[in-house]
Amino acid sequence: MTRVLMTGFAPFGGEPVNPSWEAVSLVAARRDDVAAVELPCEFAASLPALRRAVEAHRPALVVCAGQAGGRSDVTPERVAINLIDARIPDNAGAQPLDAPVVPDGPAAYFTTLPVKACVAAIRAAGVPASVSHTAGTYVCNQVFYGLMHLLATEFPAVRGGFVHVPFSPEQVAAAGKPAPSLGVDRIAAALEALADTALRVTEDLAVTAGAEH
Ligand code: PCA
Repeated sequence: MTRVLMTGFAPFGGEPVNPSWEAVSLVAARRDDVAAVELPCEFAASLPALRRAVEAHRPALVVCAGQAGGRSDVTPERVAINLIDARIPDNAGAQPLDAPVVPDGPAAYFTTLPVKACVAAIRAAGVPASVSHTAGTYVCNQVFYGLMHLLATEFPAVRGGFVHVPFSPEQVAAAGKPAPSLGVDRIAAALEALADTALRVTEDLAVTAGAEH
């Protein structure tokens, strides 16, 4: 039985792979309670694909993952904003500028994952992690905002959120330029720890995860 829907993204920006999808598919291969769906890195197609996946699987928890090249750890996201400002075109060639994800939607949604408890659990599994306060203004933030809007308006009992993951070592090696990386097996371990924590913990830890910038 599916309890958790996990999504990862198709490769984008000239990369041959996307570690978010590689890790999500690894978790689903290991666990009966996790279904994995790959989302297109396309503004027009990503949210319809997410809606289809939620309607098909009817999970208790949705965890969407995406690649954040340059980040050095696994970062559960706290805030989704109602803004698209694409620095690079998506995989369909679209590059929206200063558009809302949902016209007339609220300015932002908070995750309903206990992100501080998730970070503690990921660290306890031996994987570096920290809370992030921005998911950017590209397709990942669009999916995060669209997910939170969908759950708030149509599936209020379902919890959900977004997590960004670093490049894999194979990507960095192939690119030939220095950048932080994390193995896909470690990213998968982090996603499992995050999902298990989110299923179990309803009230987040009262510890700081704040940042000055
Ligand atoms: N990362 C991009 C989009 C797809 C992905 O994996 C982002 O952070 O917006």
